[in-house]
Amino acid sequence: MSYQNLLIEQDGSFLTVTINREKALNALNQQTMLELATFFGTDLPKRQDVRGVILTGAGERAFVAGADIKEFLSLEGGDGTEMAQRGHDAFFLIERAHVPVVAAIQGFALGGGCELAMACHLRIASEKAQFGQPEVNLGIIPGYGGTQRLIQYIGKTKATELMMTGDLLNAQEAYRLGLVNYVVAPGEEKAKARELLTKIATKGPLAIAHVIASVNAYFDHQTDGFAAEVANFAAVTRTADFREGAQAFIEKRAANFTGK
Ligand code: CO8
Repeated sequence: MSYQNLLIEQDGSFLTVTINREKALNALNQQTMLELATFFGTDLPKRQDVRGVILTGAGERAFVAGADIKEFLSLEGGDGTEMAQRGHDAFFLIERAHVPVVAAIQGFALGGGCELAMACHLRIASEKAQFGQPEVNLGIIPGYGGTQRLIQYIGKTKATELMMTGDLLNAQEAYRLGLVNYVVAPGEEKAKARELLTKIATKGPLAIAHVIASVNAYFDHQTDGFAAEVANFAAVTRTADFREGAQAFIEKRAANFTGK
């Protein structure tokens, strides 16, 4: 598919996906949500050569400043069920990607933008980044998974306060609360994301995919996470990479993983 609002760039085995609506602070309109779902649901799964994705926003001011508020009043029937469900579906595709997705957050990550960052596996924030779920200012609540994922990352106490007050967190507060993995100097977010992905790319790709699946199982209320871990562990022991990893250790050399 050709994209109107996403820029996709390849650098070796990594893709950088940039939400490219800088004038609207990269707000997630419906077209952008459709493109994110297409990329993560259809295009990325076909790319077995790709070992990681950096997700970011265009410009210096915002990662994503939320869902596109200007579209709100024209939405079908005034009922947000479909809109929220489409957002959930798209963000689950990110969370369930077979390769790590790292959010590089240079500025505002608000509302749907904070929710998008939380759907990624790892988050790198610039010192200038700000996070929040200010939906109550608009008379709504987070609708792209924020009420659930914010609690998962920072706990019920602070998550409830933030969702009720609409207050924003700066990067250091977000780091202290466990919302982001690293805080870096402005402009360094993508480089740090690439550094992390480069380290992860030295590991077995199937092992990484099964770490993602096992971590997701913890938060899936239909799934016994421990049973999922056993099944995922069993799956990786049936791979050539498992034998190569053990053999390389014994031979005191770096493993040459093939993803098989
Ligand atoms: N949607 C649409 N346009 C936006 C958005 C947005 N979320 N945020 C900023 N913009 C636009 C502005 O309208 C402005 O455009 P224009 O120049 O045409 O007027 C441009 O971006 C620059 O923004 P500002 O002039 O406002 O820049 P400031 O530096 O003054 O302020 C802020 C920056 C603080 C980020 C401010 O723009 C702001 O408060 N934005 C809205 C933040 C927000 O409330 N986000 C949450 C939205 S709701 C949401 O995400 C719900 C998700 C789940 C939905 C589920 C549906 C059922």
